[in-house]
Amino acid sequence: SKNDSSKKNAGYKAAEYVEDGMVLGLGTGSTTHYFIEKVGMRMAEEGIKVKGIPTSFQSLLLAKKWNIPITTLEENDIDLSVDGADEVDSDFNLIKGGGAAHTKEKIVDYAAKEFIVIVDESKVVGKLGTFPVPVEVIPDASRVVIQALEDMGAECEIRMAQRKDGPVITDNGNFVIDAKFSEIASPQHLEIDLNSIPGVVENGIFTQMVDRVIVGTSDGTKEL
Ligand code: DER
Repeated sequence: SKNDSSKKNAGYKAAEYVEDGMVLGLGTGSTTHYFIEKVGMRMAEEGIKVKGIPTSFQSLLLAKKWNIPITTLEENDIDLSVDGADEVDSDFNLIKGGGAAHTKEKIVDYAAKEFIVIVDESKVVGKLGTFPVPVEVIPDASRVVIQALEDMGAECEIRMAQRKDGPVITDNGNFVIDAKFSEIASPQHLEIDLNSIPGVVENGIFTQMVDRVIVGTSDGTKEL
């Protein structure tokens, strides 16, 4: 579909920033799927040698599929991380976590020397917040975290799984609460405030770390 070709254009374009010898942060989602694919193709076709640090079981399995050697943040710094987003605003603030992977994504993306976001045009917004903010939470703390989020003005629901009965369980064994705020005046403050709630592991607001935003279109890409 048009949507897929724009995601593919963005993912392939980001792969052009990969240089031989790099350690890469491998993001999660359907757009980053194309980035990982293109890195694998460049390894096969050009013989470049890179290592990847996955941000989820999904990106781990994709890296294995494309024979990208895996390493860890314990062993290596990250030269370049490429990841998707659910929303990106004009200040390069993001909402991520649509794929329930934002905890490891934020660790990897924030540690990288360069962080590139790849999106299709539907993700570019004037103000963050149409998409609910994903909040990863220790399961036993769900009720009290929801109470705190509601006191902050959010409408909350525990994210339920599609192919499993009950809630989505993250790669870290936790629940995700989707918190819909009527407006997000300061993404920077909200990112900090959310992580101050006891029981919150990580939230999907990403601020002040994005170096480039590549927007895929049906016939190419543009940079914000
Ligand atoms: O979970 C995530 O943060 C993903 O990056 C997601 O938000 C973007 O996924 P998509 O590229 O499939 O839309």
